[in-house]
Amino acid sequence: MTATRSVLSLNGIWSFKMQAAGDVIDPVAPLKTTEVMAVPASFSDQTANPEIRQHSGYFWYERDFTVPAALMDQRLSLRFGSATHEAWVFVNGTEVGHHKGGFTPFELPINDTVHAGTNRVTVKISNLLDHSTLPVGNYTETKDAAGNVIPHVDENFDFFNYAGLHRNVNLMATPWNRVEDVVITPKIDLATNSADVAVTVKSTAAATVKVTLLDENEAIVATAEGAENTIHLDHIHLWQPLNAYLYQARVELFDGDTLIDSYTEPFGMRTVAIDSGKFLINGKPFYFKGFGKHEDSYVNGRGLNEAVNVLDLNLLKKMGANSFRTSHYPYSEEMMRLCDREGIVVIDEVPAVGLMPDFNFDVSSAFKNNDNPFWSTVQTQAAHKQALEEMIGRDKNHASVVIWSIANEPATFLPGAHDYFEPLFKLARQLDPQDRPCTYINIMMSTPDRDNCSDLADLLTLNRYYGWYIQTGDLKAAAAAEEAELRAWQEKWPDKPIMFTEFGADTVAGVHSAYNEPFSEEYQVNYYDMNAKIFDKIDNFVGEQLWNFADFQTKFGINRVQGNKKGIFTRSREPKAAAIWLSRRWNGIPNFNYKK
Ligand code: GCB
Repeated sequence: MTATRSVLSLNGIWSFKMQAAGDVIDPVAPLKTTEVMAVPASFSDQTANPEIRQHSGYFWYERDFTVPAALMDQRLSLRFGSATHEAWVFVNGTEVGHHKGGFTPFELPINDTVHAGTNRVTVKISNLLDHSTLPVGNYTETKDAAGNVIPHVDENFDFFNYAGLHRNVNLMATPWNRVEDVVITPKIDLATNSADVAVTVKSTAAATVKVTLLDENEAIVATAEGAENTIHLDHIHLWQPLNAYLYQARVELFDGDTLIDSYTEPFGMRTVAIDSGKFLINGKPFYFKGFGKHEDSYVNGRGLNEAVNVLDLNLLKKMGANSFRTSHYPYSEEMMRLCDREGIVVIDEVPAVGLMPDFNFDVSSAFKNNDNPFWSTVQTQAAHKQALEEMIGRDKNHASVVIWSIANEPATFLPGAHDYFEPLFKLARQLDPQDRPCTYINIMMSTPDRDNCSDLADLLTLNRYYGWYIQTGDLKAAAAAEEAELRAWQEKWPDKPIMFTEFGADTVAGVHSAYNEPFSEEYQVNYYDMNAKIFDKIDNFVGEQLWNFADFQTKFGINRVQGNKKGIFTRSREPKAAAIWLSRRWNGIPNFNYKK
């Protein structure tokens, strides 16, 4: 909302209908249903009907909304923070647009289909995934007795396939001639404590562009005119981990003296660089302490839950942590803004998860499987490019984002992986105006001798489960294998920083063992203690992000008891013993200069 723009929330209670086999639904007529769902949220855990929760296919949402007559002269659009995974949007029965990809926003113009007063919006949602989508799902079809196709999706990944209108839905009214995008790229000189801030404004009309930079007290620190500016600032305040400082860029379009549009974008000033095996933020070696997370909470499922976001960051800070990864998809815009404000360091990840032949928990099977033709058959390249464009397009200005993660645990030990990833790394580097480091999150089977892609990544981000999926319960053997592997990586790439982006052990809160038994709280503590001792021995080891912040929901399976239990908090955010142990460790580790 600005002086020239209105935003009206369409969150709330919507009508809802699952499209069962054989159902024909024509959005020209109002949806015939008595069922309702709250938005934003997954529908999955709001229903009491297991058939809806487990259904693969199509779902319909609908509600009325009012367009005030006073806004009818403006450009009207519907904006969805996300619709998971694919959406077709109809206004008063007419299709106004479509979007595929469940974790990034889209906006659809609706002037031709609305009138002042009451209107109807209908959204058809699909939760189907296959070998051309991100995330990757295993798609199969059967037929019912009447010959109707029954689709089925088996997640090729370890989290529940939550779906629905997951984030805010808004009616937006903007001027026809408007600001379309703002790109802010501060080039900082740490030695002189000054910056050249490049501000590029993309607008729909040839207008006079005015840029005003404001400090945290809303005092004007600089002004400039034109769509492309480089503004010099002295005496800058750096955005620091856990000590954020946010400036704002106010962008205005003028026609003569008349203000046509205005938009304000917050931004922070910090540098990110990699040098001699160190990860530098503002020129100093940073040590990542934190988590792989999920957008996952009771009832809301994967839906935006701002109270949980605030609590999670408060728990994170209390533990002495400083960072997390948006495993395994871009998180809400609200969370990204919160991280900017709270000084949380973020690894931002596209929904490229499940890029492996068979998702299972038998790590040894893949060690045997060396010539699977996976990379010549998978069809995700187009979706992957789109996901990178949309994530980097959305998040490019966030100071909190310091690394782009281009995939989680792709099968980089199989032939063809390098050809698949090379163009994606190139694209990410072209898209990012701030030249942030890029990486992929390396899977256990992609050891230094087997991995095909580590030359592409700026740093080594490893997921390792020594003492859990292998050497289960034998922490001594696990420690030896883990240390040997880390030393081999360091030798192979002496100038690349190494960090763990996952390590963890399933732990059922309240289970105790005098014998260090896996699943007990004692084992989880000892597992982290073992890992910490190894990390502290490796010079280029720059961070530990454990798996997972909290227990989270998964598909049904014999390896999961109501979900994944590797949280150091339960799903309701109660600490397990490991949270106390890790708080002590992390509160004793400085954010900078931990490794000499
Ligand atoms: C992984 C995956 C993550 C799983 C985790 C586990 O490697 O990246 O999505 O949840 O392991 O607990 O198995």
